[in-house]
Amino acid sequence: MSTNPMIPWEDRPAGSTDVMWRYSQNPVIGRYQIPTSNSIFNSAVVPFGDGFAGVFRCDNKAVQMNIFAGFSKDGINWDINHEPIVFQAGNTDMIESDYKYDPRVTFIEDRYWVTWCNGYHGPTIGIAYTFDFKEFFQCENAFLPFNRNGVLFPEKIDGKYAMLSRPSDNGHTPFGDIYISYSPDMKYWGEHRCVMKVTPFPESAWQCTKIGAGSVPIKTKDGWLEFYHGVINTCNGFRYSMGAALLDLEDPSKVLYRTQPYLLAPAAPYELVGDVPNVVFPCAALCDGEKVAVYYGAADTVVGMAFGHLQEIIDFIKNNSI
Ligand code: BMA
Repeated sequence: MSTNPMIPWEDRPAGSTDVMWRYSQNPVIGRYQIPTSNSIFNSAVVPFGDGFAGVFRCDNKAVQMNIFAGFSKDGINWDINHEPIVFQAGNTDMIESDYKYDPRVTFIEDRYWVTWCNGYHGPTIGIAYTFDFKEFFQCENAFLPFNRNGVLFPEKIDGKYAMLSRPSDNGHTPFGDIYISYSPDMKYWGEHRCVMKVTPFPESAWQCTKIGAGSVPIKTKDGWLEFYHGVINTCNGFRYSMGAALLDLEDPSKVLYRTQPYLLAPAAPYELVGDVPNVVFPCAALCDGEKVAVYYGAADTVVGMAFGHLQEIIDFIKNNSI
């Protein structure tokens, strides 16, 4: 468990009135940061030891998707392993995995849980745990294919593990709402409930095509703070932006508030230009109780960070809710 390192931070730039702002040194992880990579993006980090650890999506130069462990003292400068994570059997026999992408990492009770989009006859949600980011134990897939964006809550709710996810299809899914599911044991998942749907056009057009959970929810007195992505289908294809919602603490299938405007949308050069232009895709957030640092994939190519003050973000969500 972490000894609470200082989270990475940079003050709001002078003159900015944005509730969240980009790190001036973005991107923090470049596309060729390990020798085999074509791109490193949509990756997750957590406090670990006296620093941070993470699981990174590194697509290789054959454009095969896989996930890699990495470590950092400051949350900004990362040493990412050159070899992908090799899994051992966890709560089941080893199950096949054609590819792995878009990891999330959650500390629950005594270990770190990794969820990702696992290729099993199409994408579904893979689950594994680790204590040290060296040995990883793969568990049952949470769902039938097709599903993406599986994000665990950092504590049990009513005695059960809880996970957000986004049922999908096997392609570049043109729809998608966020659901919650529960499990007594991280093996069998049920009690599936709808949490949030896309917005009716044109009420909040940036999230009118599909939405998906992003960061591990942050527990606040005002509810679970969840950063998510929303997508609009433009004449140039999908455009991915970031919004946030507050979910009820006892029953997180209830949305208390949800941003009508986005918090961050593709605008910086590294978000507009890359292998997939116009993508801001949050997968992790650090919070020390006052400050928030979000990690997001930019243009499916690099990793960027954005910052904000927790209370300002909460107030913004409440005051700009649908
Ligand atoms: C989704 C996933 C993400 C990706 C996004 C934009 O379907 O593949 O990994 O960031 O599309 O291309």
